Amino acid sequence: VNPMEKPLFELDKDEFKQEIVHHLRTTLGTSEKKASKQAWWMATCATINQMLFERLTSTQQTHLQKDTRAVHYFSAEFLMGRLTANNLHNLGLYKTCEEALKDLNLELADLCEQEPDMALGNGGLGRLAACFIDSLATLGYPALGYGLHYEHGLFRQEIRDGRQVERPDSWREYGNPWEICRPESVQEIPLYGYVETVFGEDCQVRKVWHPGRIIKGVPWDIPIVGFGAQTVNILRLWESRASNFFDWDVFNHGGYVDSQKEKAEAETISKVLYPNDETEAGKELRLVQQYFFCACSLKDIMRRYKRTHTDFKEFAAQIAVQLNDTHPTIAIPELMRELIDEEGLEWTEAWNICKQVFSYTNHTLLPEALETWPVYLFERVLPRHLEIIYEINAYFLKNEVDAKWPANNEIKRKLSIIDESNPRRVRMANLCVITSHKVNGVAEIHSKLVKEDLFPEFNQLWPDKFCNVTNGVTPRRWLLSCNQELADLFTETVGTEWPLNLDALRELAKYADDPVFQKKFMDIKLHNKEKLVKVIKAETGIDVSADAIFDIQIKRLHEYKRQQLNLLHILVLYRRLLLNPEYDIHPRVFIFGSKAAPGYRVAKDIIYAINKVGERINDDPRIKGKLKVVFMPNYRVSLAEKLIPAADVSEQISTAGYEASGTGNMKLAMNGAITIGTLDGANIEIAEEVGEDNCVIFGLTVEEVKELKARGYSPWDYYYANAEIKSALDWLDTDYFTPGRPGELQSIKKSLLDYGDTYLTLADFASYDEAHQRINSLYRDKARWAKMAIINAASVGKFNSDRSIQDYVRQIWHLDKCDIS
Ligand code: 26M
Repeated sequence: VNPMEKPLFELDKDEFKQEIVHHLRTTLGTSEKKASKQAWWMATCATINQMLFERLTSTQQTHLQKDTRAVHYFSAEFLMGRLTANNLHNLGLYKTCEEALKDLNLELADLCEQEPDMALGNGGLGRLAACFIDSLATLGYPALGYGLHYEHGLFRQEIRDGRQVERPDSWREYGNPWEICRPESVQEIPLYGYVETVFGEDCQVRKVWHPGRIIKGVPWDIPIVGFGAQTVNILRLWESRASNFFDWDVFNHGGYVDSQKEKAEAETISKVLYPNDETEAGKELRLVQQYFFCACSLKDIMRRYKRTHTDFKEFAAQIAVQLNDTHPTIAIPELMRELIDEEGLEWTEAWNICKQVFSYTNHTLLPEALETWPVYLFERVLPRHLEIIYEINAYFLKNEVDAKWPANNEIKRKLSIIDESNPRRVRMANLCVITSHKVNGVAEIHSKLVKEDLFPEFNQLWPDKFCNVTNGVTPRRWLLSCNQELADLFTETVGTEWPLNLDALRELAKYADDPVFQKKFMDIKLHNKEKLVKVIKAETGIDVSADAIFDIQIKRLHEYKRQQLNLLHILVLYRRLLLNPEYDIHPRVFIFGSKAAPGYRVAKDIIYAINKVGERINDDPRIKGKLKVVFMPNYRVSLAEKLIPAADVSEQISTAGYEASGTGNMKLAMNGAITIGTLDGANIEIAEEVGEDNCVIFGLTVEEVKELKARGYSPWDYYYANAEIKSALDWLDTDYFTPGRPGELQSIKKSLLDYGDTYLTLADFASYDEAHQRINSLYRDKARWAKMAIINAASVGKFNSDRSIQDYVRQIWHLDKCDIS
């Protein structure tokens, strides 16, 4: 059912209006005269929830009745952003709601701004999970998302004198209308303690874990409504609390203060999201977080399964668990423990179930991101799980590795779940690969590298285990909802089908040369840019012109993503303009949005450098406004929704081989931005789809990167050979950008020279510069540019997350769609 064609609910704007006012009075306890915007927004959400809950109930009843197989998406992160506009679009109620509010003298878009982002994720991995649960519901698959109910999501970023300052994020401070607490499904989770070996009468050995602590898990459900509102699935997030049982004990012995300490410690588990992205922290609390949400989720799965089954014979047929990276790996030994210790299954029976249930998605090849845990820590926190891991490992090394490579200790050392260095460590990725029936990468090239470079021996053992599922993004949020004018133009041109079948946008290519269509398309782009100009002014005080090229790099800050390459190029352009005021370029605004992990020094220095270089350039009258540099603070989903529709150029410039896929690249192309990118991750597939003429590719390929590294790369060669690189880097030693404080930007230069330029920034510079010159000349041909932009939007059907989900279903999950009455 397509809500763009016919209404799903018999609710006209007058009734909608009545309901909002009703909720304003009876749910929010205020009146039309006194109500704040926040109250109006909450009343609107309460109205939306009436429809949402109706569909939620029928979906959950149908899934139970039909006893459907379901996928359980285990992820430490779900980066949901805001839900109001998205829910309205998916329910087909956006226009109705907008008109109802207009009657009340309110602007829906304005009320939507009241909603805090649900920033329960770092970046790509968390946002992917959010797109996937949207697609699962849209396609009508039974699915649950399982994760953590962080009290504080990713930190809010403030910029003070050019530097990142982290402030706490409090998304629930004034309540959140989308979450429902489910006390009836609370779980109790054991931690710490010791394992007792019990010899039974039948001479059977049993293991009994005597935990040192029990934590309560409270589930909060967020309804996930698919486009068309047939299916409403659930995102279930676990909050940690002190278990009542424990509190009372201490309390009654006069330990009131101690009991408060226990309470605080228990609540710490779901208190805050770790802000690392691509770097393993190795902290005990992180392991406890992972175990906590996996154990809660598996108990929840068991409870639901037992509603319709008396033994575990059907378990693997009913339950698929997808591990979003290695973060939820502990679910594997936890399910083994539940099945063996609690349910009395035999080892091999339990192992066979686990092998069928779990599958694992790898999101990175970076060695510093691969999770390992010290054995001593495991022993203390999860003693029984360590025993189970040892047993899995022994079984694997004996029956699989030794059978294939007899008496080969080197291979055993490499494939073992235990890294025998000092201290010994548990390798979570190895446990994932050994257990899972499928292991997937997130773009073709990445999946190839997972097989060939990361896990070559595992691939020899089980060639059929490895597969690819190229990432995707939901066009409902990333086109329909965030770029409504463009969405309307598309609907006018190709019909209403495209939000469900993005390939329908191929039709647009027919109009790529049509001047009338080009004008409509580019007028919308201009309008989006004008809206962004205001946001930039409000957030940073910087004046920019919508006539300039908006060149956007938005993603977490990491050296491999190479924001420093973009900055180096800006420095070179600036210098050219100073040396030659007639230097002929179309005015350009370079826009950055990016958070750095709080402990990542170089990343924070790069943010500082961008801001300081920006200040100098933006204030320099000599360059006549031809160059502007904007760093937008606090990059997040809701800001992405404003930046992406206004982008002319999409910067996707990672060192080839390092960006697993990227998903921002897809969102930007979908909104008609031209990619300047390396042949990395999904850029390769985007270039294939839009054609090499409609994007600007530069830089070393994966093979060339490998060759150069093997030959021995020296950034100094490029520094001395390229006078512009040398001048730009030497500039950073002066106080030109930090008056009176020379050398403040030196760490950038150091990382690019003294520390070896790990990510080959200087090697790719000349090619990047040349690519930007191509962008410049292409933009000057207005018709040519419009055609490219249209073809981009027309060609990204493949990057719909619905296609990704279909790939998962066919290759990995084997689910059936379920009609909801
Ligand atoms: C690990 C340990 C402790 C704390 C945090 C982490 C951690 C959290 C998030 C590590 C990595 C995290 O995310 C990695 C990530 O976002 N990877 C990106 O995944 C996207 C979706 O597949 C890809 O498109 C990106 O290329 C990839 O970088």
